[in-house]
Amino acid sequence: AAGKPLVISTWDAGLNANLGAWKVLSKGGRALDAVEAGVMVTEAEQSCCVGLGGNPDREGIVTLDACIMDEEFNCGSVAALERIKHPIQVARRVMERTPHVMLVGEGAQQFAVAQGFPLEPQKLSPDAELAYQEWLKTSQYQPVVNIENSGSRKKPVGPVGGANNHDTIAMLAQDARGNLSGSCTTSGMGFKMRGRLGDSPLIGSGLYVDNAVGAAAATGQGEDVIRIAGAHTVVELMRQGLSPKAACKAAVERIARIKGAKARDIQVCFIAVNTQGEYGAFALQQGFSYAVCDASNQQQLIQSEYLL
Ligand code: SD4
Repeated sequence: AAGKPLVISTWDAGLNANLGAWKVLSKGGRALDAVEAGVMVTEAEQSCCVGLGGNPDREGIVTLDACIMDEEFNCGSVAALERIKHPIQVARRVMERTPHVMLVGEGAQQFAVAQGFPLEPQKLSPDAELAYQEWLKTSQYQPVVNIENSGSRKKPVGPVGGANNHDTIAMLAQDARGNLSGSCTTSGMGFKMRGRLGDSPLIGSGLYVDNAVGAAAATGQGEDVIRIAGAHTVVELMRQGLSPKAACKAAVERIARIKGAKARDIQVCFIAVNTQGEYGAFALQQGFSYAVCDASNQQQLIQSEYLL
């Protein structure tokens, strides 16, 4: 690796998001500001799985989850937030302007409005409406055990390439001072049960940062990431001396052992970076990509190694 500053984020949509983060990092800005600005790019894009353009729950309502963590164990999170365009900004406000870590549902929305965030119309994007109508034909109430139930969504195309259908975005950054921060934002699994939360708003599952060791984040089937407190597990494995990739792999293997034959029905992926600026990723199945930009200022999309 060319070293710090450095930003790494999940899926193809991470390419555009990293550009947003790089504007902050390249000017010597804080990792915390970078991971907020970076994922805001994805929240504003019309994609299946992040922001208000995302797929709704099975009642037809888009509910958003996000969390953020800095280099001093400060963290903030919102879950099941409706009608707010940038949940990551609200998560940061929870971190900085409340005595709490997590706000959910109506309370999270009330806080966002009190903080001056506009309430957007309760309306599905045209693509989400199509996907929802398609889903209603079968209305499978089982959470769909696959990479993501994204219906027939078109691929959004941005300045540096298209995003695929699995773009819950998690981002980790190290700034020029060497400090680490992370963010994660999603509309969650498409057509989930109303009230369902995944790993993405949970500090320790979807995201964890320990500035003395490293940072990690997850994407994929949230229920199975939660089962092993995924991101925290990856950070603890790095503390024991594993490289970022080896730590991600060990966490994936732990999930695979728990799931047994059912491991083939899900996707789980981790990204990680350590204090030395080494980074890596690992996925359960083929098809996970992550985006990296480091001091060489080269935008890269890397295909992750996988277990099965
Ligand atoms: C969730 N982890 O809500 C998210 C979904 C995801 O790519 O990451 N999809 O479980």
